[in-house]
Amino acid sequence: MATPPKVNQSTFDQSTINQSKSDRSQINSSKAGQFIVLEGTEGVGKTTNLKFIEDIIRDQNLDLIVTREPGGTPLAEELREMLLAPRNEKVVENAELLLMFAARAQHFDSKIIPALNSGKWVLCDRFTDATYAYQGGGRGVDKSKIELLENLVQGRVRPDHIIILDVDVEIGLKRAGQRGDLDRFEQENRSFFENVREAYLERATKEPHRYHLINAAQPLKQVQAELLETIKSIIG
Ligand code: Z5A
Repeated sequence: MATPPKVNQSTFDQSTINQSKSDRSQINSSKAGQFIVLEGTEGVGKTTNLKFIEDIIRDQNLDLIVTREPGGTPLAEELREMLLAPRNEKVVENAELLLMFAARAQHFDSKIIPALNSGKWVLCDRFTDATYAYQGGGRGVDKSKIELLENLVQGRVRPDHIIILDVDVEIGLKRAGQRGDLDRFEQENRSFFENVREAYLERATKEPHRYHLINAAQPLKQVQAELLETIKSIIG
């Protein structure tokens, strides 16, 4: 069974932010599951590989929920639709950021934390790293704003493991281009996605014990062989 979840306190100023009611310090550590997040830019193969990871974890008879952001609850899914819909009105940075964290607050308090507190594993398709990458890297939102909201919404809780599927932006956009209608984010240009990728890579190098960087430009079989090793090392 998994070790107790690690909590990253490096960016948390406890004196300035009220500690979240959802703090996982109340978790019965002997039962604790792990909070795993899958991330990456456009066309990296998240959807393809999420199911693969889910199957590995379920094969170990671990109690798991699979969820996604933005979304994961009825209200958060409604906010997702608002966020992704292409629109003529320009969505200002703060509105996008706050909507993203509004969806996260609902999802986090009503689904993620109860699951972790009951000892379940949580596999989440994107989480706050996506905000650092898309709103921070892509839109240029100041990191301190994101940190403030992260601390407000999540208290001291951070994912135990973040798996980043990484691929050259050009390859990713080519793969994603095979899909139909583009959402509001998918309509962004190449330099936006270059900045998103940079932000992911920067975060991955700062905390190598929590981040697992996978070269997703490889053929799917090789990507999944690396994912299998990664998940095995997480399960222990
Ligand atoms: N967003 C944000 O801005 N801030 C936040 O805080 C959060 C999110 C949480 C929705 O996310 C948007 O929300 C997202 C960021 C923003 N916008 N964008 N872009 P999403 O996760 O729901 O949407 P997505 O990024 O489009 O994810 P996706 O659907 O999982 O796409 P994907 O990674 O491209 O996955 P795929 O469909 O599995 O793969 C694409 C194609 O590549 C497909 O044809 C596969 O068969 C193929 N593929 C996959 N792997 C390979 C390999 N290894 N070789 C060759 N071909 C492959």
